[in-house]
Amino acid sequence: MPKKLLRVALIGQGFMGRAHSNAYRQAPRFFDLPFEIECRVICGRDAGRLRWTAETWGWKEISTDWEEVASRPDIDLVDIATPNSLHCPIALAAAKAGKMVLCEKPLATSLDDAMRMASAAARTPNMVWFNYRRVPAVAFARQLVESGRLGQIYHYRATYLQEWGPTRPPGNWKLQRAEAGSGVLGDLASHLVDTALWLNGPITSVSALLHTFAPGRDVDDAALFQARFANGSIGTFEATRYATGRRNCNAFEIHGERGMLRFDLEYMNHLEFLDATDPREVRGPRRLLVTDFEHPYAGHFWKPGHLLGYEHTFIAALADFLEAAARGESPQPDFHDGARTQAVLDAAERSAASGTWQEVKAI
Ligand code: SOE
Repeated sequence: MPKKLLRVALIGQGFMGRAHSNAYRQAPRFFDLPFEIECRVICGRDAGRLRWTAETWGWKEISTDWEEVASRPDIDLVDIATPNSLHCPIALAAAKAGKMVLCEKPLATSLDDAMRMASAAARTPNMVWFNYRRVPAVAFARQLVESGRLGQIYHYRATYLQEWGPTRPPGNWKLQRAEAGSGVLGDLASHLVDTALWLNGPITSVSALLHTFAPGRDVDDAALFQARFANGSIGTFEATRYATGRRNCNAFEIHGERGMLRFDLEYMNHLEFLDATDPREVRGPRRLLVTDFEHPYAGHFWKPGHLLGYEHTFIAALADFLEAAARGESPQPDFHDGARTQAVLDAAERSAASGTWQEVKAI
């Protein structure tokens, strides 16, 4: 039976525009998708580069007018990979036009906008590109936690460490509050929070410190916070662009009554697991290579032991989205999940400004 055609408009041609373009090309080669994907139009601000991007990644048309693209009748799915400040207006326009909507993280630059986006897109399939949920080792960590292998959780420790803060030219949109909304809080801590909510459940309150090292910069370069989880565990979160020597260390460590898990994206094919019920003399962290057919997602790609990379997380996320969308549903993390993450970031901002613990607003 011929598959239904899915005509995609991608808005954005930067780093994420390339990661998403690659996913549209590769997903049908690794997953049996319910749609035939057509890369119909790519939209961006730099018209000169847009032509090259379209040719390189196989987009049929180019446009510099997202408002026209978001409501075009020959588009089924609008994918937002723009600077953060455009996420909300584009998502609202696309949802109003009845399109499926995909949006890069963080979902919005404020909790209010995130809530508006979640309610606007409630009747159409949607997803936030928190791609690290589709790292096989992270998805496997979730299975281990869900099955009770760690027992009651005591500690959740998360870090996202990058080093490019001191060196980037001031023109970068991620360093401008007007376009980014915040600094590492939205850019890096949002990943940590999304993963934490998925692995360890809701966060109820936070105490945060935001710090800017670069003179004159109006976004945070580093964000630190402590958190209380609804399950009784406590957590620490650290995100920074000033971690000299760390390129992209997105890591977590979870300690429970029955075991421990440890992950670091720079070694993304591995997950460390300690089973605290092992006899003490042989107890120690096992470094699992999470590339087997039994592991989440891995079997869709290569044979066991053949390593996966960053791009596979986007391919698998897109495949999950399309499978749910064919049923008229949204996979996790949908815009409501994105708003839940935004609520934690919002509490962190309030806490840093007031110097007090702040409750996370219920979504
Ligand atoms: C920032 O350097 C960045 O590109 C983030 O924006 C991405 O979300 C993260 O996955 C990698 O780092």
